[in-house]
Amino acid sequence: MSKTHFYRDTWVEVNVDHIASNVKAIIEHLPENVEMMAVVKANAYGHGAVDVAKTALQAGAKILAVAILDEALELRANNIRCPILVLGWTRPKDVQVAIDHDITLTYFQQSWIEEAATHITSGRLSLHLKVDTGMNRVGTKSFEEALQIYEYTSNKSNFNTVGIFTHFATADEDDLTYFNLQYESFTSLLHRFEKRGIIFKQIHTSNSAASIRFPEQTFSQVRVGIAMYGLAPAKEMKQRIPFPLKEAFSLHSTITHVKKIKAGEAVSYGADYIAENDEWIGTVPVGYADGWIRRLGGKSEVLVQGKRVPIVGRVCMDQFMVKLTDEVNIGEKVTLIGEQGNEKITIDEVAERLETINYEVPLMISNRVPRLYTHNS
Ligand code: PMH
Repeated sequence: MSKTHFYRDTWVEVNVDHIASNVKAIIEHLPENVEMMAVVKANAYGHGAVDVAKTALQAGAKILAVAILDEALELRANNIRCPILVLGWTRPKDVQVAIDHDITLTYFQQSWIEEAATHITSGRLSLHLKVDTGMNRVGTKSFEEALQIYEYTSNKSNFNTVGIFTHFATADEDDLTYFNLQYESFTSLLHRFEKRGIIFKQIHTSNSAASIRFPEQTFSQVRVGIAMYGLAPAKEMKQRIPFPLKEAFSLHSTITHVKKIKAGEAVSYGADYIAENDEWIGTVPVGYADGWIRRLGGKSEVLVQGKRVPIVGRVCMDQFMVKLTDEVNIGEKVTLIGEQGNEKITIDEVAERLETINYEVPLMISNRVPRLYTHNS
């Protein structure tokens, strides 16, 4: 366990051995010369960017990807020295900060590159060109547009375009029509660049789903996020993953109060849970301020003494209540996500209860909950 000090008995455990094992399995699955870029944006999908980044690099990842410059700077502030790519749009006036910290930025607009040029006082800005092949999120829309802004950078010594990439919208889906269109559109764009003698050193398109399903349709790098955390990119993908993925994130707390209430008594705000019988009620010090949102009240369950127990009444800001099968001691462990004995509550189960995707679940557990980094025991 890490030595982080905190004064509450609610914590996230991130098993870094599981992350390392996932990274190694993914790298092994790819052709030998393909490098893995570990996507650690959004605090490594809620797992903790610095610890995950260090783990991924040790396990063989070569590059880190983040969404915004601030995330890249956090990694640099923690002595991470590998190449870092910012995938999103950065303010042109901040490009010198990127140069000073050796951070690679993404570009896809003529106006951006022109303005960025006016903000460089020293050094060279390392860049990847983002082309849009179907997401319609960010990226150039045509070969001509991509060529024009690429040439603008190649004519200026302050810019160094080292890479080109696109992003798939449907690589995790059963129907591959759209994926194939995007793939073909990207390869034909690359050929048009090649015909003009323009060869990019770093080329990447594949997220977790595409890397796992089509390892041979990758380029020099892949950008892997969700699979590194041990989660399938989509339900449809679960059967298609030919190696074990180990979920790294679990969430635990401890019972702070226990009492027996009488049939007819109510629990929590609104007094809308009414005990049918005399019942043991335990209080868990986790609430919606921790990201355990109110919609998780009512039907959902947590683990106590290796058994599933239901959450009863509304989830409060800092606490919720459970219906216990028996009296338990103050300090009894509660597992909200993870394993106890033979029972397991997976991130996918919580996502399903919330009618969302697994990506969102570790991310919604707020920073008030400390992250502890554990190893296989
Ligand atoms: N590359 C880019 C540009 C991304 O936006 C993402 C994930 C990844 C790679 C990694 O994808 P994976 O986690 O499926 O492997 N981005 C997002 C997003 O914007 N919303 O959900 C996932």
